[in-house]
Amino acid sequence: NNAEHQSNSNSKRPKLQERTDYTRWRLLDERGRQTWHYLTDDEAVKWPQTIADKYHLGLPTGLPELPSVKTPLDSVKNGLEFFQHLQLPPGNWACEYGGPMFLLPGLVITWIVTKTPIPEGHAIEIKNYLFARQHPEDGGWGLHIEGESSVFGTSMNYTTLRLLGVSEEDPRMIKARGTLHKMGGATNSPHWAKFWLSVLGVCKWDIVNPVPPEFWLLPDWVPVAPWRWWIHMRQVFLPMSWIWSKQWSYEGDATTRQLRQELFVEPWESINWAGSRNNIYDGDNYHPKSWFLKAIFWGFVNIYSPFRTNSLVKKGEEWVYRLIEMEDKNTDYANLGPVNAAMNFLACYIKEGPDAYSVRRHRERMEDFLWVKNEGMLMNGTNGVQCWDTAFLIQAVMDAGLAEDPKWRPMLTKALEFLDDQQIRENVEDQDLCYRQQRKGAWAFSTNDQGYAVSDCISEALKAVLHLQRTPGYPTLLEDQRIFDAIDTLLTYNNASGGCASYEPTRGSELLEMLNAAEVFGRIMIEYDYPECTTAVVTALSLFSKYYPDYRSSDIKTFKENAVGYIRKAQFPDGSWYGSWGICFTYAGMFALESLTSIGETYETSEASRRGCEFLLSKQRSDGGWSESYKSCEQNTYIEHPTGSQVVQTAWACIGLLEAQYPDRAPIEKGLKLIMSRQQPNGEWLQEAIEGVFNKSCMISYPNYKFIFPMKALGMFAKRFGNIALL
Ligand code: LAN
Repeated sequence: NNAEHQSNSNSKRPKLQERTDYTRWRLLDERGRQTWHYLTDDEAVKWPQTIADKYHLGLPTGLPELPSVKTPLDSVKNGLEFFQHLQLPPGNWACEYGGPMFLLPGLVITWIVTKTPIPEGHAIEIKNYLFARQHPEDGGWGLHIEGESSVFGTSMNYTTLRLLGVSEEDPRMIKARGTLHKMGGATNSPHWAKFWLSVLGVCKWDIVNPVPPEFWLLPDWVPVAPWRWWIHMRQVFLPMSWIWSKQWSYEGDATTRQLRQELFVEPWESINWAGSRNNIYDGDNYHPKSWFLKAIFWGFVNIYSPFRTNSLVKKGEEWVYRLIEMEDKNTDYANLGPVNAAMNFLACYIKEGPDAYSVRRHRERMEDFLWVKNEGMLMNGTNGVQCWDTAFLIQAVMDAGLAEDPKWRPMLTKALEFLDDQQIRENVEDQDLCYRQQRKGAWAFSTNDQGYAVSDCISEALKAVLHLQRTPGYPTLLEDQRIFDAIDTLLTYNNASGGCASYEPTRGSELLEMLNAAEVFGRIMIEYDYPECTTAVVTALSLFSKYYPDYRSSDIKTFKENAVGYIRKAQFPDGSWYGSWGICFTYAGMFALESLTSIGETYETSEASRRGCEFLLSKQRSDGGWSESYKSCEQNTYIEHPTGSQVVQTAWACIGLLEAQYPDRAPIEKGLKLIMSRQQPNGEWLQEAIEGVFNKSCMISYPNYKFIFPMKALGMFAKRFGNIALL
C-alpha cells in the first residue's frame, strides 16, 4: 500500500524538464535591485535580451574582435570596450556571486515548508545548477564549489534536488547517496544542516544542539551577550533561536517521508537523535566544538532545562521576534544576507500565517538572491555586489588615467550616479535598540536597501566619488556635507589595536570563539582586524585629507597612524599578511603594501614594505604569474593552485609591487605579459579559479575581478613606467 502511494505521488509530480529556453531569461535592475525573469514568448518580443543578459547566461554576445594589443593601455581599452557592455541601466555592474553550496537548500526548504509555489523555470534551473556542481568522482557536494564532498554539502543538496522533484533512482542521486552513507549519513552533519532537516521534519529536533532565545535577554554588559558577536552570526542566531524554541516542523509529504529513509545509514525509527547531537563527519569539522561549548550544551540540557520557565522562554521569544521585525523593517525585508533572509521568512510564516504582508514581502525579496548562468540557477552570497564592484571599476579606470577620455565619460558618469543614489542617508531607526552601527553617509557592499555599512565598502565608494567628482568633465553630485557624513561614520571604525574590522568595530573578546557552534567555519564569532579593510579606510582618509585638509584633521592623523601600526604588527616574519576576504596572502599583500605607501613607506624606504615585496616575488612562477589556492585560507600557509597561474592573483601581486614602488620593472612586466596574453580577442578575460573567501573555509566567486584588477594593474604600470609595448 505504502509503495503504491509513493509511486502514485511520484507519478503525479511533473517531471522536471532538461533545460529552460535561455533566450527567454532577462535580468531586471531597479536601482540596484537585481532579479531574473523568465518570459513567455510574447513578453520576450517586447523585452529584448541585452548583451549583459547574454553574457551572464553564457550565450554568444556577438561582440566583435578588437585590434590586437601591444601596450598595457591597449589592453585596458579593449577590456573596457568589452566590460562597458555589462554595465546595467542604473549604472552598476552585476555578476553571479556564488561559491557557497549551503544557500539554495535553506531557500528551497523554506519554499517547501511555507508552501510557496516554485516557478517551474526556477525548479529546472536550480536542479541543473546542483547537478552541474556535483563532484563527478564521488557524486557529492562540498561546503563551496571547489571544496571536497562533505556531509553538509551532500545531505543538503541531495535533499534540495529531491524536494524539487528529482527521483531517488536517478543514477546521479544513487551515487550521491552512496557517498553520503560512506560519510556516515545525515546524523553526521553540522548544526546548520541538523537545523534545516528538523524544520523539514526529516530529523527530530532532539538532534539539534540548543539555540535558546533566552540568550538574547542577557544584559549588555555580559561578555558573551549576542550583540557583541559578528553581525552575520548574531543575525542568523536570531531567527534560528526563535524557530528552535518553537520546535516547529513541516507537516511532511511523500518526499520528506521518503527522505527519512534515504539520508541515514540506520533505520529512521531507531536513530538516537539526542545522542547524535555532537556527531560530525571529520571533513565537516573545520572548527571542532570547544570543551567549553560542549559543557554549556550539556549543562543546558541536564541542569537548566528542567528549570526553564515558560515565562522566561516567552520573554526571550518575544524579544527575539521584535529584533527580527526590526531587521525586516530596516532592510525592507532584504535582510543582511541569504541565510537570515530565509530564516526570517520562515519565522514570519510561523508567527503571522501564510497571508501576512511580511510573508509575501519575504517571498518577493528572496528573488533578489537568485542568479541564472549557463550552469543553471544559484543563490548569491548577498543580494549582489553593486556598490563594491562599481566603486572598484571607477578606480581602475582612474588609475589607468582614462577617466578624462571622453569615450568613457558616459559610462563613468552613470557609475557615479549609481553611487550617488546608493549612499545611505540616515541611520536606522532605534539604532541602539537593535544594536546597529552608525551608518549615515555610508555605502553597503550591495545596495542601500540592504543598508549595512561596511568599513571598506564605504572607503572604496568614497575614494571613487572623491576622485571622479574632481575630474574635469564630471558633475559634483555629492555636496561636502554628504562626504563629511561618510567620514564621520568611517572614523567610528577604529579598534583599540588600530586596525579596522568589517561591519562594526570589534565588540567582544576572541574567547567568544569558544562558543562557535557552526563547526564548518572558523573565526566567525566576533569582528577581527583585517589588513584589507584597514587599508581601504586608511587610503580613503588620505585621499579625503588631500581635498579637505581641515576637516577633523587630527582625528584622521591619529586614526591613520594607529591603523598603519596595526598593519605593521599583522605582518608575519616571512613578510606576508593573511587575507580574510580574498585568496589569500596575495590579496592581503596588495592591500598592506598600499597602506604602507600611504604613509610614505615604500620598498626603498621601509623594511616592512621590502619584506612584503620579497614575499610576493618569492611566489612568482616561471611563467610570470601567481597562483594561490583557497587551501591557503584554511591552512594559513601559501599553497599553489593546481591549475597554474591565475589572472586575478597575478594582477593583485603586480598591484602590490607597483603600490610599493618596487624599483625593478622586470618581474611586474612578466606578470602583465601573462595577463595580456590571456585576454581574448574581444577584450574579455575568462573565468579561472575562485577568488574570494569568508570565514576561512568557504569560498565565494568575484567574477568581475578578472576585469577590474587586470585593468588596474595594467593602468598603474603604464602610469609609472610609460605605455610601452609589452607584447
Ligand atoms: C562578504 C562580501 C563582501 C566582504 C568584503 C567587503 C569584500 C570584505 O572586505 C568585508 C566583508 C564582506 C562585506 C563580506 C562578509 C561576509 C559575507 C557577507 C561576504 C563574504 C559575502 C557572503 C558572506 C556571508 C556571511 C554569507 C552567508 C553565510 C553565513 C555564514 C551567514
